[in-house]
Amino acid sequence: MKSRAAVAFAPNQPLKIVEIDVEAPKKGEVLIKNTHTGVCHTDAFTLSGEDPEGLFPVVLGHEGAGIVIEVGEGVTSVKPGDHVIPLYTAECGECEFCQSGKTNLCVAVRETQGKGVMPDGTTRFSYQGQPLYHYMGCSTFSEYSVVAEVSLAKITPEANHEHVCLLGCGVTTGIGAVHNTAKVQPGDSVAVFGLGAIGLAVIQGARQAQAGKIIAIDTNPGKFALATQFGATECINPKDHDKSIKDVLLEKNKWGIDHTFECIGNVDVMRQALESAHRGWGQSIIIGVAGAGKEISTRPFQLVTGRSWKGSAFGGVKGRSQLPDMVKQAMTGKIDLAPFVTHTLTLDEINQAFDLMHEGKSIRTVIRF
Ligand code: NAD
Ligand code: AHE
Ligand code: ZN
Repeated sequence: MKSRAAVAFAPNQPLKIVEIDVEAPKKGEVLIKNTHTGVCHTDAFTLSGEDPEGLFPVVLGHEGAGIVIEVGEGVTSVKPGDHVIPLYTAECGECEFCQSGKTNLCVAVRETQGKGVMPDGTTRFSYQGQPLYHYMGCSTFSEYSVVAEVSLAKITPEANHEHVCLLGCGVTTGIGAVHNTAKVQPGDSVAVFGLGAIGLAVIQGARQAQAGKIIAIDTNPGKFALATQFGATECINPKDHDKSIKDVLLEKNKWGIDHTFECIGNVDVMRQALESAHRGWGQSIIIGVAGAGKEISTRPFQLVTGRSWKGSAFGGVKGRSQLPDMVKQAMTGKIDLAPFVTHTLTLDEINQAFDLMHEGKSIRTVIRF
């Protein structure tokens, strides 16, 4: 079938809106019609050419919501008409990782996903006869997409897709990192580095967890109003200080902060976040994605004296088991999604979404098809 899509033909080039060909779903696959997609910083990261797994030409996008159109052979968990959120972290329920009870990092389709193809090693997308790669198992920047059955969370048809598409990545990642990765407890102190959708969702999760102090940090003070609305008790712009942000934090919090979250993808900030964590038990959660070749470092003494580093992917959330309930939480106001959607645009305008992100003017732009 034909599908309008925003295609990244090469790194660092604007996406081109073209009509692509989408093949029917094969065994274990599902054809979906995306109704909405958010634009996440990770899409910009891969477009920049910094992603070691980045492949071109590709249909980017991984924060969507849509409706099932057709199912391939053997698909039983969804049927045409079902409302779904595509998952870049699949959940097969059967692999060693799903069975472990310790992680959401299912491996059922991860290897082929990272190579931009479906589990059988081929692509369902092409443009003028040339194959296009899939992205993160989702490719939501296309009106129609083919995804693995294990990469779909079935959600209630009553949900507002313009909002719940953000549970496909940003908001779930931030809230999940607080509850599943850090396990923040009532009264704990929290510092959040970077106040995009991820950092703001961490703040929302920290408030749900009844954290005490919630310190919001960003070099763009335009993010502070929303951070405060979501529950930040203090906002700090590192540019307002002539010392490091670590020293600013430790000056007021002698032994450090219980939980720090890096939501930027900057390895220098990751070090500051780790070294701001509490002596003896503080932990720093890395959520931000850093470019090819970047490495983190600190003095081992920082770890010897009780701080620890952890990472979080999709907030540790198991998509098929847990997203349907998170959608319901959004519908009853327990998760507040509307303020994240600062802009809505059409697919033809998608490059503006990247501009708004880079200019620091948006939290999330949602594309409607
Ligand atoms: P964003 O661009 O919307 O927000 C980043 C924020 O960081 C901006 O507000 C920016 O002003 C701020 N910032 C930049 N440099 C700073 C600095 N030196 N000090 C303080 N603040 C600074 O991005 P986003 O969509 O919220 O994503 C954040 C990061 O999380 C990205 O690296 C993204 O790739 C990653 N991410 C990871 C996961 C995961 O599962 N681990 C999921 C989604 C996104
Ligand atoms: N491809 C990159 C890593 C990118 C990355 O870390 N992705 C996050 C999700 S970002 C969503 O916006 C993630 O969940 N990673 C775990 C996984 O299995 O992809 C690289 O460095 O190669
Ligand atoms: Zn994302």
